[in-house]
Amino acid sequence: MERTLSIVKPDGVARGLIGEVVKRLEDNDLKIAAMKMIHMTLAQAEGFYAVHKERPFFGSLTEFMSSGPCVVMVLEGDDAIARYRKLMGATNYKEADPGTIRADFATDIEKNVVHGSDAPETAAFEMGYFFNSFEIVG
Ligand code: 3AN
Repeated sequence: MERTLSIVKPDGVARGLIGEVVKRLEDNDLKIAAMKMIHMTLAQAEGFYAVHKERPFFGSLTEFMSSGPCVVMVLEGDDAIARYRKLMGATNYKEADPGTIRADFATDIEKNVVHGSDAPETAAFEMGYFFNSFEIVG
């Protein structure tokens, strides 16, 4: 059993894709162990993406992520990190496998609908960034 953090990004929320993403998670045995809607400040988005602070897209990415509400979720299941990343598809939607969330819905490398943790260490940091232990249903 493994946990990972999922975000429906501001483009996904604005375009009415929350239900579509949740349906794909549930259809693929990724149990939602925590879920809430948030609207990050720029500083909160900068803290979340601190690992990317030297990258050229950091300013644009953090502005976008604080531009509107997001839905943040903790997902639970066997091999949840890798299985959820497979459902999401590649960061660049043009390279994402057919049938993945990004291939089906992303419009831009930045506005790519969803986020998912990429390793156990980042998952632990990212879940703790948004949820305390009482908010995650075991
Ligand atoms: P992923 O979300 O697939 O794990 P990361 O962690 O490498 O991708 O990047 C975090 C986010 O930064 C991506 N979801 C995307 O929104 C944005 N991003 C990544 N690479 C680029 C890029 N070359 N240009 C613009 N935005 C990017």
